[in-house]
Amino acid sequence: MTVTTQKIYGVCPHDCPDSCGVVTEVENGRAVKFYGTKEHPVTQGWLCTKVRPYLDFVYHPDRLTTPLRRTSAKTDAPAYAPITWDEALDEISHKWQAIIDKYGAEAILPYSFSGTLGTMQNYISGARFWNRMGASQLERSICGAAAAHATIATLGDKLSPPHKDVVHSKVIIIWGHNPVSTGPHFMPFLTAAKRQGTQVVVIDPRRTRTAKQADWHIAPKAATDGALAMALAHVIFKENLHDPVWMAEHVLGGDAYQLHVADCTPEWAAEICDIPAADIVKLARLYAENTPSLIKTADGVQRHTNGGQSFRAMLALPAITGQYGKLGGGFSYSSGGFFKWDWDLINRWDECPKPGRWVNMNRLGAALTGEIQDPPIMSLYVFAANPLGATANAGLIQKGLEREDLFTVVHELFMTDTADFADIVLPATSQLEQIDIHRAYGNTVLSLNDAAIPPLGDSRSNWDTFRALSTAMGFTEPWLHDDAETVINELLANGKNAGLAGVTTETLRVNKGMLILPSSQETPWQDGVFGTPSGKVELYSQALADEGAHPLPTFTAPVDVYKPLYDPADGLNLISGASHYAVSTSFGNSQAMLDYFKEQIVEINPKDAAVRGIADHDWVEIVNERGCLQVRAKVTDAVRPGVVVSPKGPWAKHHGGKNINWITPDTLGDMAGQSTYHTNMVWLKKVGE
Ligand SMILES: Nc1nc2c(c(=O)[nH]1)N[C@H]1C(S)=C(S)[C@@H](COP(=O)(O)OP(=O)(O)OC[C@H]3O[C@@H](n4cnc5c(=O)[nH]c(N)nc54)[C@H](O)[C@@H]3O)O[C@H]1N2
Ligand SMILES: Nc1nc2c(c(=O)[nH]1)N[C@H]1C(S)=C(S)[C@@H](COP(=O)(O)OP(=O)(O)OC[C@H]3O[C@@H](n4cnc5c(=O)[nH]c(N)nc54)[C@H](O)[C@@H]3O)O[C@H]1N2
Ligand SMILES: [Mo]
Repeated sequence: MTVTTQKIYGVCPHDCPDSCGVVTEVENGRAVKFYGTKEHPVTQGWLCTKVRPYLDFVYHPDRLTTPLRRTSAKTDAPAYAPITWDEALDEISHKWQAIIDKYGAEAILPYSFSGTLGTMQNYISGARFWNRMGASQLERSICGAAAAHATIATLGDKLSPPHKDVVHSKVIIIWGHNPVSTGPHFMPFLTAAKRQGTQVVVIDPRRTRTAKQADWHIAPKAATDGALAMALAHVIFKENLHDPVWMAEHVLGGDAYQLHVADCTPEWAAEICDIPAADIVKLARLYAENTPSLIKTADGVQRHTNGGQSFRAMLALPAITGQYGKLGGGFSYSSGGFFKWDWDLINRWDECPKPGRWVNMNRLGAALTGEIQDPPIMSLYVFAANPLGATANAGLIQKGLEREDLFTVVHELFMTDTADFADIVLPATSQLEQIDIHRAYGNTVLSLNDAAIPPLGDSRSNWDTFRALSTAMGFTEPWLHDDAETVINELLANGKNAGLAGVTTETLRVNKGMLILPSSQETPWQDGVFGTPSGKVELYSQALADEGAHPLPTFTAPVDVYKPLYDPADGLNLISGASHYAVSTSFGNSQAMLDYFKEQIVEINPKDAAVRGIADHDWVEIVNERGCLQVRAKVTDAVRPGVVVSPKGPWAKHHGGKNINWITPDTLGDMAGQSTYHTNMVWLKKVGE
């Protein structure tokens, strides 16, 4: 028999700025090869270490293939019996109807985040269904809410220059960001720039894989970036390195900010950041004298209680030096604002009940255990997320999930830490089994993902599951039942960008799924016009003042608001950022993760280890008011004194039932209800002492 091989074009769905173009080769309905699309202008045909073995993920022996009903108590070891979809849908709809009758639809809380970044499967599918129901709305602020809020207040939109522009940058400051691990397709562009003489500075309390490749690594104390950025502005103004002509035309509040940083001397910041004042002066000169210069950042800075304002202080630097809109200059955070749609129309707000009350996802544990009342949360529906593994203060979330009166449904590919507490588990398709449309947050390519293979077992996509749930709930509106491709085409037809005119799934297929824009449309702010109320970069923001925030970028010390368990003088600041081998907890069950994290680890500076009698490879207990966790110590000067690092990613159930999120705080940050994972005071003790 001759075997025909089909090539299906798609997109990596995982939470990463790159959204790689991918190709699946299919023979007899089975995916046999998986690799990058070489024509993708940014991701260029190579895949990261996590996604290269993607077929192992898709055909993982632990994939869920049938709905399951719980047969054990919530506090006992999880036990399940397989059921049919009809049985599952019947049970869910009856339970929900009873809850709605007694408490109202707001007693049902959907929880989803970034298992897939697909606009259809992640976002529209849930939005339409939950809006129609009138369920509680989830405040989706676990990841980049504060930085997005700060960026929109300051610049009016979330736009970033394309990676290829960095060959024009003389200096690049990579600030609180570790792209080698978290957005690797930036790195070849950076390497090309370095070959041409671009100088690279990394600001991070840890010597990351990215910092190791830099010309200069500056390691301030965590959550002091606001002070550092204000002191850099102070030096730039004092030494006349700013651009008064550009500022006069394009900046609101430039003079006020100059006054505001008048006392923010290098010596002032040096003390806060615990770095030499001379380094601050040197960095200010390097940045402002060698233009075009770029600040490239991601999420490390904002995940602190002062993160929004710190981010504003960083955004101010390209404004006072006139770098926005210059080729090779400016600020790179996210390109997520590039494609715009009419969301109200697409999500049918007009045809739905008044939106339900908002519940902040970072307060999930508190919400499930009494913080949210009138009505209390009686049902939780989780999809494309693993809150017990990835959300802060997981011990409290577990307490909530153990409630026998909480009806929990989890739609998943795998039995995650969260799925272990479900009443009903529904099997989900992988990206190879579903259609979707993706706009990247690190480039401007819009890509279609076509389904390459049929769903494994009885698994269903998020959209098909919400369609079935709509039927079960008696929601008859056609926009809840259309097929996914129809909805994607409806989305494309309601695009607000000129480049989207006439684009359909069919036109995308002609170009291997991709819409690649002409370069001239890619570099933002070239016209010097910003989307803020004043049309300028708003260093003074009335919108922020109206929310009660300081209208100018302002440094405040970070605070872990929990009452300290021990003497704060002995406390260490725990940072739990990205692991190289997982994406949040996705791939936590991959072979690479299981091999690398046979044990969870914490990196500690030799000085901090010595005073605590901790030697390399000792078992240590990390403890604070929220929980405690035993991990292996890795004594290394890669982390600065006062800071310890233990990554997100390992699954709790592989490590005796806890991961680092049993320690992290559910305190909200200074803007947009942001998570504050890294404003986390902990104490370390050698186990047995
Ligand atoms: N391999 C991998 N890739 C990922 C992810 C993953 O889990 N693994 N996660 C994805 C997701 S969800 C996101 S949001 C992005 C995140 O992308 P990044 O922001 O690049 O990743 P993080 O590791 O969260 O944080 C970056 C760095 O911030 C530093 N940092 C922490 N606190 C501070 C501070 O106060 N000041 C400064 N200057 N630095 C600080 C940390 O040490 C860390 O090295 O990555 C995405 N890509
Ligand atoms: N300590 C600490 N914790 C963190 C962070 C940190 O820096 N430190 N970072 C936070 C950040 S930035 C983020 S964005 C969050 C992410 O947190 P989450 O959004 O909870 O992401 P994951 O942990 O990757 O879990 C995603 C789950 O979705 C499932 N999934 C994948 N595709 C689909 C699909 O198509 N349908 C359905 N139904 N399920 C699917 C996957 O199997 C996986 O179990 O984590 C946060 N957690
Ligand atoms: Mo994230």
